[in-house]
Amino acid sequence: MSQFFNGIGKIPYEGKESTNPLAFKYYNPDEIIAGKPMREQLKFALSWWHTMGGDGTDMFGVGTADKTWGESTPEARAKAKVDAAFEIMEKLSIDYYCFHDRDLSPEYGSLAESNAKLDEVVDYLAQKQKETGKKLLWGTAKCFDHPRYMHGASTSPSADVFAYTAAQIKKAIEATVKLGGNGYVFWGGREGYETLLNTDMGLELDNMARLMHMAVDYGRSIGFTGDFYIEPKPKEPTKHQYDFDTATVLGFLRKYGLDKDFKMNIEANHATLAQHTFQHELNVARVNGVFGSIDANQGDPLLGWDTDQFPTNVYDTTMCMYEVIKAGGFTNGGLNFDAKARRGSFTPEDIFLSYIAGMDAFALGYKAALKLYEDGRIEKFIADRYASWKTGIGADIIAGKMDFTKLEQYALSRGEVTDSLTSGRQEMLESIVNNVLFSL
Ligand code: XLS
Ligand code: NI
Ligand code: NI
Repeated sequence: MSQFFNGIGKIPYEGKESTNPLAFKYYNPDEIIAGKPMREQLKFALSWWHTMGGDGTDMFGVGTADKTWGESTPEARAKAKVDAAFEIMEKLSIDYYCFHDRDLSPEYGSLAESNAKLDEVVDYLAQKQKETGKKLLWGTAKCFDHPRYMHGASTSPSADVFAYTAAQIKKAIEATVKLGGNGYVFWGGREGYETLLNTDMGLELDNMARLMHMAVDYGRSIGFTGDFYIEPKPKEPTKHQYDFDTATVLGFLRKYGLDKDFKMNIEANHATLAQHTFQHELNVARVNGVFGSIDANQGDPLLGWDTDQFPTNVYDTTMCMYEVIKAGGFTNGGLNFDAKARRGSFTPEDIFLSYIAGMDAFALGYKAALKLYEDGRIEKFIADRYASWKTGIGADIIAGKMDFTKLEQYALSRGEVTDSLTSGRQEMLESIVNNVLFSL
């Protein structure tokens, strides 16, 4: 096999005392944690677009990193990307990957030709998966970068664009099924609007749902048994994205009867763009039974866009994994690094250093979250705080035995309620988190 990273060997786990930059300090793939190897608990995935294609190009400048993989034709480059990606995954002990169709293979002259070339890459991926045991976490279609999608894909005012979108997604679902993926993601890249002066929002939302129903019907008909995901994001590229946040998407899924087939793919940076915390989005998904998968990255609090940084904030990874633990762990989902090294971190070695940083942040966060959960102080505090719902009037309300008249009688007879209010103890709880985190 050709080697793209000759100077870099398999990244070892050396433990927290290690100062070797090319070693894991916390991620020990085969260590058993909560009954399973860490690699199976965390289910890390490489994102094809950032890692194999992202060269640092931004609004103000050209790329800084070479992501040509030594090839000048699109066909040869697509194949070289596969070899390089599998080398990265092997060396970093990453078991999964995620793709957009066009990251695997670009568009050629016609849809038929693009499909045929994509098939070749998918066949090659299938072969590599067989040889290495690596797996596909989820697939998706890039229905946002070509000019035809300038006004949206399934929400375009053009019915022809809707048809093209359907054709592209049909093929991407076929590729996902062929590669054994248990997830298919809809991130509504340009499904939103810039101005209501030219937009029929009602029709656009109905059409988005129509396309998703067709996707579900087709996916199930060809044997896709995994989860469809929607990845909420409030803005960027459009001013107002329809999949604003988890709560908005839930309303959409329920209105259109899609909630049985769809779960959420929660991205950290999208949560902050929606002015939520990462944990908030995960919690909303969990308590509504639609927690699915995670795009692991972090934004910059001083920048209002999707910076997609590799996650290093251990408070965030801890509270994220706390939600994952409370959700019962991953089933079809996992932790996809929808993250890119900074434009100034342009060397091949930076790919490894940034994944190591992100994976260690999640491994440490997972250990902290488990300890916090097992410690039990937070859970007990919450349970005690709602104790009034276990007996007496609270239990009667939950049992459906109460109505307004009875509650009024109760309130009149009971008098003022100040004696049953207790402190929220936020500061104490925050210090418990610190206590657990820093005694690991
Ligand atoms: C962009 C999204 C995108 C999705 C996949 O902001 O995060 O990368 O994860 O289409
Ligand atoms: Ni994402
Ligand atoms: Ni994003």
